[in-house]
Amino acid sequence: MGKKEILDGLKKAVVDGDEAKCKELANEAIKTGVDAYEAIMEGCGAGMAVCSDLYDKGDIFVPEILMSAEAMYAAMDILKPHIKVEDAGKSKGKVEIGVIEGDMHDIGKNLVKIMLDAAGFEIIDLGRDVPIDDFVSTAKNEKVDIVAMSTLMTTTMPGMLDVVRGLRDKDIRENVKVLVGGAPVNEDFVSRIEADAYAEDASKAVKVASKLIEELRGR
Ligand code: B1M
Repeated sequence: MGKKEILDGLKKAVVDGDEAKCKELANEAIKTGVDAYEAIMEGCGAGMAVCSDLYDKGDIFVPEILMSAEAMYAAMDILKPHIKVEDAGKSKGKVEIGVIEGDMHDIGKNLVKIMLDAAGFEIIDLGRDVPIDDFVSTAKNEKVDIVAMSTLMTTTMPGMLDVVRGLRDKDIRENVKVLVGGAPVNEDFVSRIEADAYAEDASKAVKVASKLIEELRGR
């Protein structure tokens, strides 16, 4: 089976929520030397992006999208140990990651976490619906380099500003970089809340996080 067939097949298997097919193709990717990083981003990640679009159009519903996420996680479990760190980014640092308070959407955050982990970052996963104080106290107690926050809902975006304020109140804003992501977030929002960076997807998150670490260490 060729690379294109495997990547397209993985993408389709995620859309179909076909866990068995996802596992089979992930194993096939490893066996035939397809790059694991590419298989995750262009197979699994691309499949989940299609699911989001189909949901928005009303062509699929929540149960289907949750099955797709399970199928994606099954493939990623197989692929993740095979990611080459150099492929993803060289800088390493300590990252706390979580979904902001009030928001239960964690599929995208999990994808970002897996890619950062595979790239060699030390990860503290705070989970989803994370209280503002938890982001702040973990940043302080664990001396993290990057506070990475995700949200999928417009209603929970202000929580990101509260975290930035909390970091300032605890006098640790200068010690950390703040990275934000999720569908309603953009560069303009980063400026408005005085965060440091935005990443559009998991692959960009690795690149941006590496750059943020360089900036922190270059001071
Ligand atoms: Co709901 N949901 N949901 N949902 N859900 C959305 C987000 C919504 C856009 C659907 C819609 O109305 N069109 C809408 C939000 C509207 C808004 O705020 N503007 C919505 C709503 C309203 C709700 C409820 C309120 C519904 C209700 O109960 N009435 C409710 C909220 C519950 C709560 O959180 N308190 C709800 C519930 C749910 C489920 C639980 C059923 C389920 C989530 C399951 C789970 O996550 N465990 C769910 C789902 C699946 C979705 C959609 C369909 C898909 C989201 C997804 O997982 N996409 C979504 C519609 C959509 O997105 N089109 C929708 C795949 C994922 C890989 O993409 O998360 O965007 P995404 O991640 C991307 C990038 O954004 C980026 O990287 C990833 C790709 O590489 N990224 C980062 C994400 N985080 C990042 C962090 C970074 C960097 C990049 O750095 C730190």
